[in-house]
Amino acid sequence: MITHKKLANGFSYIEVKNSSAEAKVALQGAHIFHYKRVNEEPILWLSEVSDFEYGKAIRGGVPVCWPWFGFNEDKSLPQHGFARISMWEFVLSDEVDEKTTALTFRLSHDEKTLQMWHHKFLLELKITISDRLTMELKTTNLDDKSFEISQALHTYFSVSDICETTVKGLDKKPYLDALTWKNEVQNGDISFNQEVDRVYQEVDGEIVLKDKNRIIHIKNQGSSSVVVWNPWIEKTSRMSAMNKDAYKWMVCVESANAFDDKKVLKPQESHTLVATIF
Ligand code: TA6
Repeated sequence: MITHKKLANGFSYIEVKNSSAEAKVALQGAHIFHYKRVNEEPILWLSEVSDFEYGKAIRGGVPVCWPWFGFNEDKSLPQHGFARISMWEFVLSDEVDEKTTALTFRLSHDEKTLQMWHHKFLLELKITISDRLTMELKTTNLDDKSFEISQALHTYFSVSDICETTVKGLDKKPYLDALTWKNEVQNGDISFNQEVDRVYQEVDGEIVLKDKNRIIHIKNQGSSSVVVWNPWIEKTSRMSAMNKDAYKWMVCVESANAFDDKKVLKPQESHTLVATIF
């Protein structure tokens, strides 16, 4: 079942329910902010104090960071790009079978985006909801000159206790530590007892998020970089729309094309970043 819903302030989203799972996707940012398999706890974390207002990114779920990841050299432009605070068009829904529902959203250039980023583009996100969650983010260059993008499906995962959570699959991978801006190499699994903000490169396998109560797999295609982030105590106290203890129940493992893994698209060329969570 697919339902178009609106909050009291007019904020609209699409709700999906099928025999495998349920999900909610906001039209702003094509931002999935709820994904829960039947008889399980939600897989995506959502801040209890998130904004659901146009122009403000939802804190949680999967923000689409595009056409740049992180800060733009023009500091007047929004961190992580403008896609997640833009209104996307809901173009297609497909109830593939009783267990699987696919939704497609689209964003293209307009005078507002052209003021921030001087390129003509088409951005499409296909979200497939079943006992796994697949997100396919396709960029097409509609311009007459090449352009560069960096991007991430900035997935917030819900965990039962960050102190009992580990991220596997990045052993020996090089990473940029965004807290020190130093290049390091991962030694073993990632555990959490302080702020972690790292951009891993040369990632070519599955990532495993091991929580006290469950194991989540993340498989990426069209991407060789992964961002791992937990703000820990002090940074959480400075983040918008996060309760002060929120760090205990979330971790971001982001499927990306970030830093060295950025992409340059020629006119009419496309690139698709795929993340599958299961
Ligand atoms: O992906 C990690 C990160 O870049 C952190 O440095 C932190 O800024 C986080 O994204 C959240 O960014 P936001 O703009 O959503 O507050």
